[in-house]
Amino acid sequence: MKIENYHIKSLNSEQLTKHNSRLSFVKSEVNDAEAIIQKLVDFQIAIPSWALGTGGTRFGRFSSGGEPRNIEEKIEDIGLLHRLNGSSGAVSLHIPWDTVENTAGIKALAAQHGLRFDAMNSNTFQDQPDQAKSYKFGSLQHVDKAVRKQAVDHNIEVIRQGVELGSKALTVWLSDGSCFPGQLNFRKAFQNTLEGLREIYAALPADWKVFVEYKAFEPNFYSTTVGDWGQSLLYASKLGPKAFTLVDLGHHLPNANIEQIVSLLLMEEKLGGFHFNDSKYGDDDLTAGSMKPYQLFLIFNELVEGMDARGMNHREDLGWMIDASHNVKDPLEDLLQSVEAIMIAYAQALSVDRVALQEAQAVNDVVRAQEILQNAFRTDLRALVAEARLRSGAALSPIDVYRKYNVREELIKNRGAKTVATGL
Ligand SMILES: [Mn+2]
Repeated sequence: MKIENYHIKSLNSEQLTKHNSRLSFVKSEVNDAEAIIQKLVDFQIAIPSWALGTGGTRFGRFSSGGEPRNIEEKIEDIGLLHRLNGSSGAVSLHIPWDTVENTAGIKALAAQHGLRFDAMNSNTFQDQPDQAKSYKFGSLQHVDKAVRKQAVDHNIEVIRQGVELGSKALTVWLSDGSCFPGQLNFRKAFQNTLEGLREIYAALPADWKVFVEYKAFEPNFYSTTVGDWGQSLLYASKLGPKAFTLVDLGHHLPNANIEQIVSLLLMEEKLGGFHFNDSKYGDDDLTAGSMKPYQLFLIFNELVEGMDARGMNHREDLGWMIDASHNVKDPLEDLLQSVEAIMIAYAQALSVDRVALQEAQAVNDVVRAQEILQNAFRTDLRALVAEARLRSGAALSPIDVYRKYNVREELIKNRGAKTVATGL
């Protein structure tokens, strides 16, 4: 389905009067609304190739039909999202699910949709049909050097493919760990993993970064070899200046103070990027902002404060990616909702009165500090986000356009009702 400019313009013009009255109210409530709108226009969030199909659980998977059947169709879907919201101008690929044969053609297709290639993701948590050694007992941590070498070689191949596409980063998430006490020697597992990461690091081009993603548990339920931000930071620090920690919001133990983690990683110049999602219990991969929007705001509050303290560029200097995928929504509508939630949280964080907050903190005025943060959170800034979309030539209401022009029905008509996207 190709959404044309006139589709978007037509619905925008119907919604413009209401939008303008909301916008003028927000402008009266917020300082420097124009600067916030410009930052929102600039901000881009990468869409992962594996989120375009229905995610499923280990118990079942229910396709919504019309799922992309190949990398070209995935790029078309992300192009559609970007056309609708103006904020999804990057794609994060997963190898081997998205191994590209026709690199020039794929690059041209992505450029045509205004997309660039964000971090590449390797996969040593599954066995592929043509693979010599099994990752059943881990990859980089494995007791058998041949398995470790296979995992290192795979990551180097992912870098090679990423270089061809113009990506600048590799994300390594390992499922390595153990399910039972005694299964692993923790120290040896760490050292093997570090040794493997060093070989991968050595293969990075000069202008590349590697993101070491951590996760507390699952699929291993006793120990995880990159289990928390401390372990990730340890690897990243030992590796060198091109290595960073990646924070996936769903990868913590319950009630972890993620905003504090973010703040300290930024201070140490070791925060590399983000995987956005939301959760109630574990790594639930729910739509960003659907469960804990205040937490998402508090995280962005630390991001904006910490990045500004170091003079960082919000758009360029961290990797912003969604990592969510589940069973019951149309995946494209779900991604539109996630991007919207992230943009709202970012806008709220930009609107925090930083001078007043610092003054309140300096005199231990706890009540005032809370008022300042909650005032930013409770002011409805959706019109600023919509205005940023309007100025990008995108839709005031992406989901309204998506539904009005029956995009899913068209995709099902073109691709079939039983298509299954490659991925989990
Ligand atoms: Mn992730």
